[in-house]
Amino acid sequence: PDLFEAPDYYNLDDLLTEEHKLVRTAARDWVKRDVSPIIEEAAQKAEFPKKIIKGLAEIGAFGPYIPEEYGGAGLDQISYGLIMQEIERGDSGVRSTASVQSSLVMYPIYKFGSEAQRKKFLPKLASGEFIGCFGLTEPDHGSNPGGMVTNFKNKGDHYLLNGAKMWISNAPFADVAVVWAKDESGRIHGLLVERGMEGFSTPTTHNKWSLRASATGELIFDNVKIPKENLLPNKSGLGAPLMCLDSARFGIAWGAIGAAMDCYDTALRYAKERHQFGKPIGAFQLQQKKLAEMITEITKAQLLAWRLGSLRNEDKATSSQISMAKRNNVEMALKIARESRQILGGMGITGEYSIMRHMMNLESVVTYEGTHDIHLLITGMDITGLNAFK
Ligand code: TGC
Ligand code: FAD
Repeated sequence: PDLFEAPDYYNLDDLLTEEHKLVRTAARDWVKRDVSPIIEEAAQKAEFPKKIIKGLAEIGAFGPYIPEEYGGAGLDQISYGLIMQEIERGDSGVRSTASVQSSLVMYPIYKFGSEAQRKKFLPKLASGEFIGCFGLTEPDHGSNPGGMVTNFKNKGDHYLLNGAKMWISNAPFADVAVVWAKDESGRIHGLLVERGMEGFSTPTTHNKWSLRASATGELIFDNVKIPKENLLPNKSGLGAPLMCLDSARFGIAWGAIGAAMDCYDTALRYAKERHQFGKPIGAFQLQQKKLAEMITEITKAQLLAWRLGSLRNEDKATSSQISMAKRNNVEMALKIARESRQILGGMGITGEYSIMRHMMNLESVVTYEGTHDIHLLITGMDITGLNAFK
């Protein structure tokens, strides 16, 4: 059984509204009932458990902050964060599916799309009838997406798209891909590429040791004819995909807390029950130090995420503030996963417990959506005014 009890050392619940708590309870109960019992086997088999898509839609995980008229849940940013936290408490790969669908597919269609595009795609994405993916990264352009070579040419009544994207979450089964590509003048635009378009294929990436319950793949475009109405008309330039990343990175800053909470909660319970040398291992100072530092770091991360959510609700959060929270909270979770695994001794490496799976998952989370080092350089640039990338 899933015994998870969420830590709240600083009474952060006092900062939440009744709606926040209801949204969180719905997500938490769903994870306990429908994710925890099946996720270990899905990860072992390296399969995305498609049967959870309906539940993700029902808890509002697809477009939490997209207005209800387009099928979204119409919630605020803190609710969005809490949903991501609860889902990632179950598994980072499941949270990835929700992050991509919400912030990287629904958000750009809502924000940069035409009214016809919104009506065609958003309700189906919100209900889980359609799954989307986001193609920015290329084989030779990861941290530096501005160097992308995927491009499209204007052919009168349509565009012709060529190139390839790599490391794309949900790609193998996505119905629609938001693809970033350069026009003939080198300007970046978003295009909606639909499954079934001739010349478009999505091969699966195999042999991952991380995010095994999330499907990852490539997007290959070989002279794909794109109808003109599939170009996102309302924003172009690298700033457009970076705005989507701001939203996804915010969700990840919350999500990572969920993974950390699950590792801490598991390790704390184990340390109180497991006896060596005639007493619980939790009675030894070295194990208490690990656990005390974990709850301190989780509490700091919660405060960072909550404050960032409040700023985002007022539309005041800067990209650099989001980078700081993504970087801090994911590293915090990764360190807690590693320490928790040690507290469980040999049992920590088995699938009987969630910790090793979280630890391996977080190795992707620390790299995607901007690596740990890229986010540090964004902070560095913000405080010095000097750009380390150019
Ligand atoms: P730079 O010259 O600084 O900026 C280009 C233009 O963009 C504007 N801008 C932003 N706009 C909105 N939001 C932001 N966060 C923005 N950051 C910059 C900027 O003002 C400029 O506008 P303009 O009008 O002057 O053109 O760009 P750069 O080429 O030097 O790159 C900057 C850098 C390195 C920070 C950026 O490229 C970066 O963040 N790189 C990391 C790449 C990344 O995060 N990739 C993620 C791929 S998606 C993914 O991983 C999904 S995993 C999902 C899952 O499974 O959960
Ligand atoms: P590189 O950019 O080659 O970086 C390699 C190393 O060099 C890193 O440590 C990096 O920090 C460092 N480095 C790079 N530039 C600098 C610099 N200027 N200064 C100092 N150090 C630097 N992308 C999508 O578009 N959509 C998705 O859905 C998606 N899902 C993903 C799912 C998974 C499981 C993974 C692993 C990745 C996913 N990505 C996705 C791609 C992800 O965003 C990239 O892997 C990430 O941005 C890093 O790019 P890269 O792997 O090419 O590494």
